[in-house]
Amino acid sequence: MIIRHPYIPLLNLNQKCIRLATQLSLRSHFSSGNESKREEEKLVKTSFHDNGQTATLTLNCPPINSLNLELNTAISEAIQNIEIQNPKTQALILNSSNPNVFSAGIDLAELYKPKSEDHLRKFWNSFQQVFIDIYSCKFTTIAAIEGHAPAGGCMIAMACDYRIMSQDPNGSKIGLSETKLGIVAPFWLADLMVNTIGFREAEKALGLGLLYSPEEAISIGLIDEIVHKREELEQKAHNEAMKWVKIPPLARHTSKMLLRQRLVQDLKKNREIDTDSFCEFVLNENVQKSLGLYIQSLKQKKN
Ligand code: CO8
Repeated sequence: MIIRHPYIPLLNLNQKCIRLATQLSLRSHFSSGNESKREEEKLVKTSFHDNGQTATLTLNCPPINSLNLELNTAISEAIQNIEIQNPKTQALILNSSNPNVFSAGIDLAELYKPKSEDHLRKFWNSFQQVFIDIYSCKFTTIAAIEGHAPAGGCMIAMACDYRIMSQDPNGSKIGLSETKLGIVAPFWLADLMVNTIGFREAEKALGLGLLYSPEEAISIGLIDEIVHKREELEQKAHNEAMKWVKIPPLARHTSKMLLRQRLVQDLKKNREIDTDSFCEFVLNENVQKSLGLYIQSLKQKKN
């Protein structure tokens, strides 16, 4: 099916599906199918509801869903698997199996004293891919945020179409806290923040590395809804998903891409440059020192 749209030059859904199917079949051809499936099920769990119309993708990488190469890859594969194997699915809820942490963001072990530059590049590519896959996902995506969502955790939530966060006694927060670690969000993450909360709020949020309570987050438009009781989160997310499912899928996805395509194309076009600057920045001696001190401070927080 070829769709032509004034703002989307050419969207060929069949070609996309063929490409994904080929990738998946090559993957399962070269790796032991059962083994990689078991691994994927450990890191993310997928379940289906409403006769397959809605699905839930649960981040399940203990203790804090920190985004490393394996988790990123598992998220992308799970989304691609649902797209190919479950054509009925129209909405995807993203949540966490840890009630205290939605995702702690990037696994700092990937950034601090990385195994090799090659591994760092692969890792960053997998992080870029998670953004592309969620942000341009064919389904409506709902982030059901329970617990903290700093930095990369906030990226996952912002890449979704709708965000619901629960209040909790631990005072969970959400935001792009990168500068507090001595690192900087890439251009596409900064743009995502601007697209979500507007330029002025994004300037303050990024510069100060602000983390917001659910009430603060809703007041600047970073999240769309709050639930006061954790038990209500699942039902609210489900209700919201069902609203979006009722919209004709082609119109829904085309209108989403009308607003999102530019940023996705920007990243795809500049992916190598983005990876080069990420590696150069992270491998900088001073940045490594800041990361070391930050990791130490996380450990000391407990004592
Ligand atoms: N990566 C690796 N390990 C982590 C991370 C992380 N992001 N966060 C926490 N840990 C470790 C802790 O040190 C602790 O280790 P240990 O048990 O060995 O002492 C363990 O995970 C559990 O953490 P906590 O005990 O702190 O768990 P809590 O439930 O009390 O708190 C929090 C959870 C609130 C998530 C807390 O751990 C926290 O604030 N973590 C830091 C989160 C953070 O700063 N993330 C930023 C990551 S950077 C990022 O995502 C940047 C994206 C763009 C990058 C651009 C680069 C140039």
